[in-house]
Amino acid sequence: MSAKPETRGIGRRRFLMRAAGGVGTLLLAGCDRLSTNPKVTRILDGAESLSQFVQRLITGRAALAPEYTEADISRDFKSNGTQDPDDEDYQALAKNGFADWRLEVGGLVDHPLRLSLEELRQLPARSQITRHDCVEGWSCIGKWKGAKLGPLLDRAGVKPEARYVVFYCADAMDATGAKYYESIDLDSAYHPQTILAYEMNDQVLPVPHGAPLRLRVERQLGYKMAKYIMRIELTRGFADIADGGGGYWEDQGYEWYAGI
Ligand SMILES: Nc1nc2c(c(=O)[nH]1)N[C@H]1C(S)=C(S)[C@@H](COP(=O)(O)O)O[C@H]1N2
Ligand SMILES: [Mo]
Repeated sequence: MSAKPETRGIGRRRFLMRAAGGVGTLLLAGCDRLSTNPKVTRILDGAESLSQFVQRLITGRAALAPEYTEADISRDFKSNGTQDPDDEDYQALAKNGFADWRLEVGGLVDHPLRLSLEELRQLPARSQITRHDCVEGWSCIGKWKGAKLGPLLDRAGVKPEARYVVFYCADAMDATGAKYYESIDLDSAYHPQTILAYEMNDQVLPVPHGAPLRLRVERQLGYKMAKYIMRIELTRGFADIADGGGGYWEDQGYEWYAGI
């Protein structure tokens, strides 16, 4: 299972109370009030992670990530993780310029969708120059253009019981064939800078950066930004997907909410 013995070992509640207490002296009146605050109760019950809660407290989830100018764009944007999925189906799609690729949108929606790149390009779009921060300690600035995820989800009709958007990718990560996947909540999905990017630096999204479609969720770390997206699913939760962490790297112990 995931490698978080320090939190698991002392018990999630006690760990979070201790951590939240430190935050509380800075931001709230004190520990006593914290334990009766309904938002804190949500954290303690595991519905919301500490970093997600802290970001909400400091800036609110609607705040925009900083945006930069054309002059700031990195000359060499590093490619990380998978750089060319060796999946056979993916390779066949790539050979044909992704003309036969379709984004599937399913799960808890009223109207499941199958969208071509052409159709995605017709949807409300956003362009943004942002900084990508990888957990490994490097950052690059790039320009991204893509379909805004919120309006796309509205078109599919999100059912009221849906809480998460899960992204299934084409690339296998290890010998077991486990594929990259990620998940975000609906707050992140409807954030104005959350897009499904099909362009990078005014060019068609290149394969090393996730062609034909990759997620940009600018308030979080690089590993949340699923590349090579094949399918999107609206779900109630993610405990029953893969190892239950909500993402490939989360299953190895990374935080699910990777706020920057
Ligand atoms: N499908 C898929 N998505 C992925 C990864 C991956 O290996 N496979 N790596 C993640 C990590 S750790 C980072 S930092 C970014 C890297 O994106 P880039 O290659 O455009 O720099 O993609 C993320 N999304
Ligand atoms: Mo990363």
